Amino acid sequence: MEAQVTAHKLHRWALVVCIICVGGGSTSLAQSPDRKKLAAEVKAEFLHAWNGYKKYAWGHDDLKPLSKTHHDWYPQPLLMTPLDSLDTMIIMGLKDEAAATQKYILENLSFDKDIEVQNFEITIRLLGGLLTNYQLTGDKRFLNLAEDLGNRLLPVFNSPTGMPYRYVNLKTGKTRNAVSNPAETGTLLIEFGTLSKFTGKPIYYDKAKRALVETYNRRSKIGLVGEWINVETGEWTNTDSHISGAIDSYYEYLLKCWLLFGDRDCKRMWDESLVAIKQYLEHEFYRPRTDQRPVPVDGFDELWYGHADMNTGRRRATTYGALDAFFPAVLALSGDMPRAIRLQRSSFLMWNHAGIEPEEFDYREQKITSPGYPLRPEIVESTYYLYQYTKDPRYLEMGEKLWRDFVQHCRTDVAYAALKTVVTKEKSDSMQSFLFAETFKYFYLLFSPDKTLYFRNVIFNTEAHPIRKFKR
Ligand code: DMJ
Repeated sequence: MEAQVTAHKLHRWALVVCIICVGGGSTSLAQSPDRKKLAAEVKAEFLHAWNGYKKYAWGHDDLKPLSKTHHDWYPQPLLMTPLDSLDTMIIMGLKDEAAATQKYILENLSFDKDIEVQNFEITIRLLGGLLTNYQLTGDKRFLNLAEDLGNRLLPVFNSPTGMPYRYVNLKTGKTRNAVSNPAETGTLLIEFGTLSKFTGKPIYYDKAKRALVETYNRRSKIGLVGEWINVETGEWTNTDSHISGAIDSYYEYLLKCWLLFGDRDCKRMWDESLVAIKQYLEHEFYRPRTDQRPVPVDGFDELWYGHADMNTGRRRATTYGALDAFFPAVLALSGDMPRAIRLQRSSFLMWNHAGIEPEEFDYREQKITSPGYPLRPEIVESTYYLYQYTKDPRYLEMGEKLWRDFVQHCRTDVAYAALKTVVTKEKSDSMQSFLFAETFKYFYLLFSPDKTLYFRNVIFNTEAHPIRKFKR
């Protein structure tokens, strides 16, 4: 009798694990995805989009894939797409393309321009790209460009609090926009810190670290940060707290800077932040059964992270989105696999709601609240991390499903296009450079053999530019 009860319990547990592991999709292990074929497909599709960029937008920041014209972020281009793409080419073994792109960047990229740029975007895409390419190729000219760019960005930190202004003129150093957010004040240390390590000049590390610490120091009594903060007064101008856009990568960098540099302050700040995130943002969600799925043992079946007021902890919204889908990767990196696995399952439910993920989704109402899909990588990134940590082939199945939907809905005759709405799948005339830096890279790494890039030796910046961990 006792044996029967134990067997019953075990069976029930196995079922729960099975559902929690991936959810939404099939749990069959009969036919594992053909990784080699999938990796080759990703590489071919990368080239398809890259060729479109080359044909219609060469020398500019981005391709507009529907009108087949180009888009520059500022009055003069900064080669966003080539620089964001180069390390992916190198990782994919696209030697000729990589050599030609490297040559073009090194001969044409200059930051001596009278233009105002957004510090955060330039740091994660360009400074991050330059540093990774220096590490991958050993070409000192990448480091020279990185140092020049780092010096031109430094004036952003000259605020009364040390938190950066959002914009800076690359020639004059004039700054503007004092109201910023934790993602922009706190997602700089991987790049600026690495620049310090490579040049031996501590100023970059120190400035970016101070900005991160000053942001953390302004957390509320219950340990949460808000969405918008004035870097001159240090006052919050919006107290909505969440893990989504405008805050997301602040948390990511607390953990990653501990792992990349061995910085213990970052570890302490991450550990303490996580307590508040779990207490106030985490949402164990029980959905009444309308089908035959078994009720999970703990009574909850979905794990989400919603919005709360940073001072009171009161829940403000039950929305989660494409940007939030980075968090399973961060949880996995921190060692919290049970939560990472469950949250990834929720991201996948969100993706499957319309066959591709929306920018924002109300998980309580099961309703899309912001329908665009700008080719974001976060859910793919988390699938890759979870596969690396578990080696569970069901993450390859999940990755294959994401890949097939992505190609089906976003491919155009010349490249890839964002979706105006995931409901009708109507496309929009935009293809941001993170498609090359992140989305294709994470798909490729998910399906490639481990030796393509040793996951445990590197830390990816938030734009997926990998940096080798520094010796402690
Ligand atoms: C990228 O530029 C970075 O991943 C950033 O942290 C968030 N937004 C995009 C991708 O979605």
